[in-house]
Amino acid sequence: MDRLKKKFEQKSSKLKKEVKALRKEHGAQVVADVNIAQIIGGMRGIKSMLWETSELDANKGITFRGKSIPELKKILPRKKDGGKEPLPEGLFWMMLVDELPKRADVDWLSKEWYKRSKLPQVTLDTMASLPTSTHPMTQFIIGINSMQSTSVFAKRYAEGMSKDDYWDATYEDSMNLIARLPRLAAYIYRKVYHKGVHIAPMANLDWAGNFAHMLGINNDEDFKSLMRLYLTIHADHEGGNASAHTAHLVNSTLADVYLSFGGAMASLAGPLHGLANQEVIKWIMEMTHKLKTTTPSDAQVKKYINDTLKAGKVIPGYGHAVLREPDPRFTAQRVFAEDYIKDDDYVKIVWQLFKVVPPILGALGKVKNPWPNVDAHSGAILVHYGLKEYTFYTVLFGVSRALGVLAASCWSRALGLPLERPKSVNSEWLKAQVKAKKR
Ligand code: HAX
Repeated sequence: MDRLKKKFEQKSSKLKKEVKALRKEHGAQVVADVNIAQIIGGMRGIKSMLWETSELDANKGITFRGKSIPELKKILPRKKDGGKEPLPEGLFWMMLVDELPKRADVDWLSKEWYKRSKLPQVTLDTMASLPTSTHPMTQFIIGINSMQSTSVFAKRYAEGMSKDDYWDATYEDSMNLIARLPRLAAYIYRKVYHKGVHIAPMANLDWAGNFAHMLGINNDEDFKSLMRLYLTIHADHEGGNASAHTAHLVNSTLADVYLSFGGAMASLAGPLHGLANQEVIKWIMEMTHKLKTTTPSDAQVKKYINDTLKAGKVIPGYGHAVLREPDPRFTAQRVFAEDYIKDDDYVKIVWQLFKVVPPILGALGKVKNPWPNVDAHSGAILVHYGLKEYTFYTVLFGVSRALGVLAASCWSRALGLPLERPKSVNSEWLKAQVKAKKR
């Protein structure tokens, strides 16, 4: 058994006993209420899921195992040769076993993922058969689903695996899938935008560094640093966000993680969720094109925002279902941009929008959070490094999101969480509740 799996077995078997006792001894204790607005309004804030890896606070933003992004930047191991950004391997380790890894642990994990990263032939054949015009997110989902025939969980389940071993098979599938995702994503990128000229991975690189290398972006060390940061901060946003929740639901049926993570990526591909990262830069580029300048005035930007709203559209990259302050993931990217590329025109537009958009959205009186979210910043930085093909951006997000949702899937199977099945009601039932209350 490998060192991470062994640690996970120790930790999860202990928590499994505690959670079982909680349910048995205190299962009837009421801990939350639900109102009609929440039922009609997309279940906002209803506490109804167990999720160990991260937590989202409306004002403070995301914490992973209790640590904020600035804290993680200080404590997570970095690349040996002095890169400034944390390695996503370290975050996965933390989410999985709730312990800060040592450098030797992340080095081991980089090597382990490299060893597991080869794409199955069926995936290469499937990907080769897709037209390049297919959206990269659709290709990504098809590629993930095509690997399902290699699922350790599905094979062992068919052979009669005991419930006690579900976590073990889920761990193996999760490690294999995470290892392969950068290769799948880079394959799609090079196929669609670089005439199918692919770049082989390098055994001595870390997971994110290798991804940057395989994308072939200027072979720039700073771009590798960006990918390390990017793939760390997009990894998890507690369990209720659409992609994580989809993975949790699908995996609760004991569909393996190739199926559940494919479902998660279908959720991420919607413009209110992960696709917002492509929408933001597309919207900014349309503005600069329309105004024929990459240095617009505040008045020009205000007019463009108001025209967007008047056309009945949302301002992409702004607002959030939970957050009520600027997203710390936006701030982390802002810090990166200030450090590396502060004179870039698109980066400056992102900062200008940060000043101009919130008062306009606030004045509408209905937007609960006028502040930027994670997707408001990423595009401008990627464009700077030459990754201009924005239809690919949500795939980058998806590669990172695997770390959180797959660590969480390991926990769900280890804790023996059951099939998810909330209760739905119809509008007649809601009206009856109102009538009964009046009486
Ligand atoms: N621009 C214009 N209107 C907005 C808005 C925005 N950025 N954000 C919210 N609103 C509107 C809503 O459309 C809603 O209008 P109606 O009542 O007319 O339907 C009203 O304000 C209330 O919405 P809310 O309660 O503040 O927000 P929700 O929780 O319903 O929705 C969204 C949260 C993220 C979907 C929303 O803010 C939005 O559409 N933002 C733009 C798209 C975006 O950036 N998505 C990425 C979110 C982060 C993420 O998941 N990344 O992957």
